[in-house]
Amino acid sequence: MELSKERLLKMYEDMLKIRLFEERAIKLFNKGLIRGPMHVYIGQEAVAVGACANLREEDYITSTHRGHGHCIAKGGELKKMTAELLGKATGYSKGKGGSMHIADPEIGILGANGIVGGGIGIAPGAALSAKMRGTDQVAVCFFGDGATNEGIFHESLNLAAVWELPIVYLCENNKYGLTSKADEVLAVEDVADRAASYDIPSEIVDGNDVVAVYEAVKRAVERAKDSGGPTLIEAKTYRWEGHFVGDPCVYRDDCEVEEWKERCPIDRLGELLVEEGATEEELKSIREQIEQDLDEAVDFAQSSPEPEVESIFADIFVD
Ligand SMILES: Cc1ncc(C[n+]2csc(CCOP(=O)(O)OP(=O)(O)O)c2C)c(N)n1
Ligand SMILES: [Mg+2]
Repeated sequence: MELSKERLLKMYEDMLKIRLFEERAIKLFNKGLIRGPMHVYIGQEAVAVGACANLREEDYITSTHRGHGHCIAKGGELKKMTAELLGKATGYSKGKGGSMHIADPEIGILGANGIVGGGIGIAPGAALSAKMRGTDQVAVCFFGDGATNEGIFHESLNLAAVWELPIVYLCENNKYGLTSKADEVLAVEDVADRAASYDIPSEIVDGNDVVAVYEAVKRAVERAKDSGGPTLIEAKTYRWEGHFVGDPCVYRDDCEVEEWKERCPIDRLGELLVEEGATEEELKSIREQIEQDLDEAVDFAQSSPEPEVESIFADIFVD
């Protein structure tokens, strides 16, 4: 195992942080404290964490409507995220964006996005800027299976290939795009097959195995930094919850959900850690610390003020 126990423990902590953050978010949503739709990432945590474990603060990510996990994995602050979900002035977008508009450019988070495929158009801009400035920054572009049926996916990959941009395209194939089964709307069997059209390398990886995701993204990041251009990685995974919180999920079978729950990415890493010498006590204390941080984040958000009405037109245009 190339990864040290300490690094694996950090991955475990980040994955659990995403899971517990979203479990709290669902509770807050169900109490009517979160307005607007919310999409959770539960079940997919290994993808964001395995990918971001390869990145430095100055590297970029672009995200999706299901973006809490990407943001936490890249180092986003729980207090500012929770406040944003609750529409408070102390949130990432000053309470005016909500769940799908969390960004932190200071640490390379170029934004969640309510437009399916929106981030796929932003990543080449970030990567081109890095290339023109002569830095070795890379951009990891997260998107779903459904987004690969949008025109922007094809335009973006084509341009990134032609300009040899330092991008890791990371498709999270969670088997559904809203209520559509991915295999009923994709003309190819695997999203990875689409890389051939743009003459870029691709890889399929088990998206519930954080070490496998880490290693695949590591290879792609090295290639990007070596001026080898973009790579397309398809992580096969599954979303445990509905498309949005409150989705009755009539389009899928409960047995399928149960099968995927057996493959819980967090439990899997927990088992690996125990094999690597971690104790149940260590894992328990990580959980307790996260619960405490989340208590503080929720208190912070709940006690924060709402945005002032006068601020409604602020931050729409650059001064
Ligand atoms: C351009 C655009 N088209 C349609 C929608 C409505 N919509 C929101 S999420 C979604 C499904 C996206 O599926 P996928 O890319 O697989 O991501 P997942 O929800 O599975 O994470 C759709 C169609 C949208 N927000 N933007
Ligand atoms: Mg999907």
